[in-house]
Amino acid sequence: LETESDLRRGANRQEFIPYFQPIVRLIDGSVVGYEALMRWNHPDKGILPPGAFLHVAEASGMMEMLDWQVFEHAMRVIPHLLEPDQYINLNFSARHFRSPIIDERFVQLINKCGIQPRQVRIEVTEGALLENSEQIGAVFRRLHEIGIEIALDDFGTGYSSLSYLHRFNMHTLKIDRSFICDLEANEERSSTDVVRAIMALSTSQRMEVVAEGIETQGQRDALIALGCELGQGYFFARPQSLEALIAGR
Ligand code: G
Ligand code: G
Ligand code: MN
Ligand code: NA
Repeated sequence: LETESDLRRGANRQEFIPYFQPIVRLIDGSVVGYEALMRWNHPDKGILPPGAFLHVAEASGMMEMLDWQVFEHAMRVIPHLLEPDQYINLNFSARHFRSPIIDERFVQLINKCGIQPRQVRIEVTEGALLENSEQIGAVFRRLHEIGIEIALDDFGTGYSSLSYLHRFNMHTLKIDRSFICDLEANEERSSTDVVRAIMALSTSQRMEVVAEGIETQGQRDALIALGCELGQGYFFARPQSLEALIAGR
């Protein structure tokens, strides 16, 4: 298992990198943006997913440092990788919102990388919203003013009341993949009902919706029939390295 000192050494050597999974229009597969997903490019063990080290990073207080290492890397490639209207989603752990200067840090990085604020979006899970809603509301407002939009990740699995969506000015709902995986099976109707409810909610609140974890054509078709326009998943593309992404274009 990875230890704290392994993580520190890896961080010093800039071994924490983003992989990129396309977010696409379901109808034609055209890419609207990418989700940046952290990987550890370990010198002996190869590419490690977050499950192998996130708990150690959280427990040792290194999460924020690792996140910024990945964010900076992802933001630096935006001018080379993205069209002006494409964006990159960054995954945020709750503890970032304890930092009062998070918006300034983004502005600095955005200016340094020469990108537009709307080319960066932030994904948070519902758990992050429960922690300190006053402080988080203020941070979200400032980010929104800068032009950075917020997406609610793993939507449907947490505990947030619907009032959060309004209060926090969410731009996007990401439907958790647990609702997508049994969509095409006709005998399982509850997931279809959940997705239909999320679509109705998003329409009334004017929020964008992204379906996660789409693995089959049938799931894609079912989502299109329910009015969902955007998604990501292995059916379209796996998370891939920057090099693989460039090579595949
Ligand atoms: O890519 P993968 O499926 O292995 O990601 C597993 C989990 O790790 C996901 O829940 C995702 O939200 C989280 N994760 C991935 N990249 C990052 C990151 O850069 N920062 C944080 N805080 N979490 C991440
Ligand atoms: O929690 P979050 O939604 O950020 O996590 C995204 C995770 O989902 C990443 O670990 C990514 O590798 C994984 N993922 C992306 N597409 C698919 C998919 O089609 N199927 C499955 N099972 N996992 C996926
Ligand atoms: Mn995510
Ligand atoms: Na998610």
